[in-house]
Amino acid sequence: MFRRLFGRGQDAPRTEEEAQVEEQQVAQSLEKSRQGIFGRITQLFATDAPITEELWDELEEALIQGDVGLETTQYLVNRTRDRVNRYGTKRASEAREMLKAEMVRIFQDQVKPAAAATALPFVILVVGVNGAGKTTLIAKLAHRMRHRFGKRVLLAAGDTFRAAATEQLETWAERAGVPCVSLGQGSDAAAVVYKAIDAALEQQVDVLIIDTAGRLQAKFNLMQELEKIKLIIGRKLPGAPHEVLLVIDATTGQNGVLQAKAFMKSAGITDVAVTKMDGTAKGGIAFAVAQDIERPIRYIGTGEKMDDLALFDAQTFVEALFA
Ligand SMILES: Nc1nc2c(ncn2[C@@H]2O[C@H](COP(=O)(O)OP(=O)(O)OP(=O)(O)O)[C@@H](O)[C@H]2O)c(=O)[nH]1
Ligand SMILES: [Mg+2]
Repeated sequence: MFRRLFGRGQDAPRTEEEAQVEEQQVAQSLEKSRQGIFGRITQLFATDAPITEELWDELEEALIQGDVGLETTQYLVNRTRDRVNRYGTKRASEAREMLKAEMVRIFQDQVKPAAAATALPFVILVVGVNGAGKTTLIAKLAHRMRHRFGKRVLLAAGDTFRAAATEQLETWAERAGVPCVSLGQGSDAAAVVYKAIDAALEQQVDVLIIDTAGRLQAKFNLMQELEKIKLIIGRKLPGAPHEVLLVIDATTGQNGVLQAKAFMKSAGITDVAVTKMDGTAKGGIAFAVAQDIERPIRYIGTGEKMDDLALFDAQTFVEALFA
């Protein structure tokens, strides 16, 4: 198998075709959002009717219903209104393009903290609440990096808490064709991390992805434990983890924002993945999370299968919401 080395852990460029396939996946996964709340917004702004006060009220209401969140909704509405006023725009259909541009900007404004670009192994710590889709996402990422980019990937079964969590990751690892380090249920997550980093160095892997137990953001002890795991990784391998990937389930609505804030505080999130976009009409959560913790969305989970993963692209996402 050919092996390409790229600057960043997994930011290998997509071919035109790969990008198109992913665009379609995103569009499909947003079907419910598009037919629901965002469809309503499209209708509101579809006509050449004049822009009225009611239009802004209805937009605000729809965005809030779409889980864009109060603050981000107000930000979006105000920014769009400002633009409309500045440009003297008269028709709703023209205002729609301005709204879309402001939506794209929300994502593009988010900066990613600089990671050690050439770090080998590139260590990714995956965190999130119970059932968010962490383990599935790890499998998808491993599969993608290995088969598309020819990277050597190693997984670490850092969820030593939930029964069968290790087996679940091992099964996925096998399917993805990558090795997995585990010590079994009840073992110390820190010990798994230690062993995995040793193995990653020894086997000279490109990327090490660490799974963690799901935890509720309000459980202080569990959040502290996460802080500890992160510290241990850094002690064992200075500079690591190079990426802390927060997984948010799109169907959880506004609670996702609370999750993001709490995980940001204890684990210092660098990137976000939004999963189960295919299962909700409230795709707006992506705006609220990105704006609230000021971190980029990197991936969209578009289904339960290994291939159901798309790189997040702001323009594609917004276009798909309105298409
Ligand atoms: N429809 C859909 N289902 C998904 C997606 N990602 C994950 N799931 C499903 O969500 C469920 C939970 O996924 P896991 O990957 O086990 O979640 P987790 O965060 O590792 O869960 P814990 O380890 O228990 O905290 C599984 O049934 C997955 O198949 C997605 O993008 N779309
Ligand atoms: Mg899991």
